[in-house]
Amino acid sequence: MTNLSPLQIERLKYQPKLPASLANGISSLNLIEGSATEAVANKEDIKTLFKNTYGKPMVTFQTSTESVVCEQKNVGVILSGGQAPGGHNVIAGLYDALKQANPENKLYGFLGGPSGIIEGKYVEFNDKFINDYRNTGGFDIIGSGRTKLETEEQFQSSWEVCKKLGISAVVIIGGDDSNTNAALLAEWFVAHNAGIQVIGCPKTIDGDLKNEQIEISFGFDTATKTYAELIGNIERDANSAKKYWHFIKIMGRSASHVALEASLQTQPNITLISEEVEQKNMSLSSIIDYISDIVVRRSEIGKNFGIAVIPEGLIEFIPELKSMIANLNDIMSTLEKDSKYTSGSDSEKISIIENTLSSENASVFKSLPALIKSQLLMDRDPHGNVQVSKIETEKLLISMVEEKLAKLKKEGKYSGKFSTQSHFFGYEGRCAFPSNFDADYCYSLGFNAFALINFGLTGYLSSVRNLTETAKEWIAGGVPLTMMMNMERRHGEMKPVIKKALVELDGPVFKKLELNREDWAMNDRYLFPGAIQYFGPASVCDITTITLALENSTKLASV
Ligand code: FBP
Repeated sequence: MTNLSPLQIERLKYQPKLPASLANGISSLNLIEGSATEAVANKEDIKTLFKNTYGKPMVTFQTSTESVVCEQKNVGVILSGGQAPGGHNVIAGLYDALKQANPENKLYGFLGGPSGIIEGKYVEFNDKFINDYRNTGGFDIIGSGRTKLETEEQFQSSWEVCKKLGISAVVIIGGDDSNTNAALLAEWFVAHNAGIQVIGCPKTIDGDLKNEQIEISFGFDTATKTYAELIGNIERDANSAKKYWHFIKIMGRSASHVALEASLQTQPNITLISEEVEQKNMSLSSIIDYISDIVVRRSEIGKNFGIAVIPEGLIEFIPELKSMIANLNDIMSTLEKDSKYTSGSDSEKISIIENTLSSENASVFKSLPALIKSQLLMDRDPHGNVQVSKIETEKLLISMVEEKLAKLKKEGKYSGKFSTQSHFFGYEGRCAFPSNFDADYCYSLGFNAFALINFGLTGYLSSVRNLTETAKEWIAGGVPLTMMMNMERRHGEMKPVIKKALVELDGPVFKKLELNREDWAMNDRYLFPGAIQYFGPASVCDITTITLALENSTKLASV
């Protein structure tokens, strides 16, 4: 690689840390099995669908004095879904472990996400190739994609491609949907005696692929720190100019973990949490009342400025919109096959939809501005999800708050100024240089994925736990994918999927926001975290997220 920035040059030299059990070498491991596991919900359905891979035990690795021999193996790796900082290090860790186990082993990277394995598009890694990408952000090493692996033909062609390359294990690096693909593929390979193992790795900046066994997905740490830097900078600008209200939408497809963490790091005046909106059954107009009330009260003390943080997925959690979107998704899965609809103009599509939705949902849809209506009709992603990153919720809220304030002004209840700026922070954080935490965590996840392969496991998610301790004390192992699954409605049908972790309103992370909310609304307690630090004291460089620190300390306290 030529044309490197000074930071690129320095980061290429960084040596990621491994848990002590893995640092002793890939051949010196002992596999400790726990007891049989069960799916998180809909146990019987999941058991029926995953006859061969259901119920496996959780496993952990310990250092062994005996050496494990590694037969020659070829492994394939796929990056799946949205980018998350650290993906390159997962591949580097996997590559190092695989070569350490047997220098004859080969690692193939499938290009462009899951479609790479179906279409047989791949590269073979070597030292030089891998070395250029160590500790870098992005997924450009092999690219990513959102193709859903689910049909018989796709499985069959993946098998053909693996046979051609002599691949006996595939690692899928992805979020909840991609690891659902991993579980389906693992099951299919066992059912067909293909002799190909499948291991997943927990990726997503959204931080919603977590549970009792998975403390956090990789990328959350770096992405939230990046957004916190940006929000802190805007807070300082707002506090300097004192003339704008900034409405900042923060990425995170469904759960509000990213917005919550970024807010705890920066303490803005308003933070909406989708899960709270849903649980408290807050309508769109009550959200507008909540925001307007803070705008009015701040204006009364001479503050016509402020910062509001809005989670990307909010729109799907507002009860009346949630019901309308569910109805819309079902309708669209049918209309997608109807050429009268697909070839129609935006306004024709809107009119077809308005006439097909139930009357209650149609009136909610009709009440939205035209811009939001067309954004709601954009194509679903391959998993049937609304692409919330394309819906400008921040602008919707601004325009509705403006209307409300105009009304209050008329009634003599508001005399301030409401001048706004809208922002969306998402893509800015997904390919940042991984923080030291993500660089170490990802490298460990990749290294550990090969350890799981070496012990012949399939249908497992690579797991590294105890993450608030130093890397040496991290615990490496594996969690059966079926253990995290339940049934959910997708594209109008019930499907097995990995359960997303939403923000828990009785958990310590949300409680911290709740406790401080009123103080942060009126008094400007802005915090300025600044840019991620890669060199310097561990108290700054290796610091973890507030979410992980609070969740782990609560877990410890309850033991
Ligand atoms: P993954 O769950 O695949 O990691 O993707 C998460 C995400 O970054 C969301 O936060 C966001 O809504 C979405 O991807 C955006 O998708 P796209 O990259 O296709 O625009």
